[in-house]
Amino acid sequence: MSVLDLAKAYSLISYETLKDKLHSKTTTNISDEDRKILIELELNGVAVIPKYYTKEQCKAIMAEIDGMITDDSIKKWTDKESSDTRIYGSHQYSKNIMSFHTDPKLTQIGESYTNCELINSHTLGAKLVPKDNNLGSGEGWHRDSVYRIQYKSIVYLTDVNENNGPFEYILGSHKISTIYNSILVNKFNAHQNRIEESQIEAFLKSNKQLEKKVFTASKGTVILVDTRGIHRGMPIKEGNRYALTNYFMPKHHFTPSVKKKWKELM
Ligand SMILES: O=C(O)CCC(=O)C(=O)O
Ligand SMILES: [Fe+2]
Repeated sequence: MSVLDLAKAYSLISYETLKDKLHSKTTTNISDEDRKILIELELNGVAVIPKYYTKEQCKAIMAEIDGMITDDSIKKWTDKESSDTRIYGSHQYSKNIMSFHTDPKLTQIGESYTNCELINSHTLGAKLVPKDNNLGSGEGWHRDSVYRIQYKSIVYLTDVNENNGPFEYILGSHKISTIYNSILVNKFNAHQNRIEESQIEAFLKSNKQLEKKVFTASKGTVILVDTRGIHRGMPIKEGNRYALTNYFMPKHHFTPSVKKKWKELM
């Protein structure tokens, strides 16, 4: 089966890569500082920008998220443990969040990384609280997509330690070779984007050059990430975690059906 899965993954990844090439956009005038971030993103699949927002900015946005949570006219999503409350369209209700949504620096780094013109379909405003058996933000280990390149930017609005549901990433797992390896060696399916804890252990054992990294950080820190790589939000044990996430995607991926899918959640 794994050879068939490999062939399927290879053809779909090649097809998506070719489409991206046909829609490619070259970015110019990237600053030296942003180039360093880009190099890190390319190497590990993730890069951090500390102190992107001040404590005051974080506090103001958190208060706005709290206001949205108590506003019955605003659409929300919650997981079944009631640990993760999400406002997918939070940028529609706040000027501060809108400025994160349209942030030119975060967009330009993403366009340089993907070599595509990006659309930011929405900015998620989310609050995590500890509840028994919560799986964390994103509900366990996964790749957002196996076949397509993905780019998101997250800003923590609260200090995030090991117990506050930090973002966790397998460095280097954005590389396409790791997808082929996981199919051949670890017997993943071609389209497998959800990964059990035991499969993560097996994957790390057979990919000794890769390692997990937990992104604990102060409020105001931005994490740029290729979410094709394997990641999760760790289960939250104490405190709370507020964050914004920009859902960027290449413009040609933002088809009417994709647009409709996200609109329904807003
Ligand atoms: O919020 C997080 O820590 C990660 C959630 C996630 O899986 C994602 O945004 O793709
Ligand atoms: Fe994800």
